[in-house]
Amino acid sequence: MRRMSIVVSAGVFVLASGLWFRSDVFRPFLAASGGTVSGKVVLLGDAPQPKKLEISKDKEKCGSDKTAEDLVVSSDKGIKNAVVSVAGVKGKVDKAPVLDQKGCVFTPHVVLVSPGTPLDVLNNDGILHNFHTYSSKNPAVNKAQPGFKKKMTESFAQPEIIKVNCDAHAWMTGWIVVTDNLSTVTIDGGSFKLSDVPAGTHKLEIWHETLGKVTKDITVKAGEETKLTIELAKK
Ligand SMILES: [Cu+2]
Repeated sequence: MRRMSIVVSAGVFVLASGLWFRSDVFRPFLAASGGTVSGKVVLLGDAPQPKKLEISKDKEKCGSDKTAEDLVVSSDKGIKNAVVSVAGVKGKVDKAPVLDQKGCVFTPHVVLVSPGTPLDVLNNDGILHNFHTYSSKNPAVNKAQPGFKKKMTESFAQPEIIKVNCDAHAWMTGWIVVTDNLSTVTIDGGSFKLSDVPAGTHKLEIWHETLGKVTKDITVKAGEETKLTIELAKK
């Protein structure tokens, strides 16, 4: 009887260790051992005056009072539309990213897309727009999107930061950030939050279209929140 219980115990142990090493069973334990990285991206130095865009045509659809989004800084210097990524850590992605053309502005101004994931490019204005990308690793896209064409779908295979313009409205600029790294974009006021970051040390990469790129070494502990203030300076 005693021998039998030893055999049974050993069997349970073998089964348990077998489960432990099976990657599909093990993964939830890994996810639970991650931490959160949050904080704020701020401008070092004086905030610039917001720039008005020059709306030269289609004012009835586009409006006439628009502010440039190339550097949006809040009263406490938080920078909107900065991309914060954990280098080398694959991240959750928006499965259905959308880039809308609404009021002759690309919305959102910066959109995150995983490599190969379809990006829906919408035209909610009912007038002619033109989707023109400037890239080096992915083929350039230069397509008219007439008012009746409410949706086009594009995808980008290679990780890259791609500028997009509308040739019909010179002020229309947006950015498509193709990445499979765990990433997010700062909101109004410059704050960000990344969840499920694996415990350990990482390089945090911060990119902004006019302020450039900086990296910062971070340490993440399981179940804890690492809070950071990241300063970007004008060049
Ligand atoms: Cu346009």
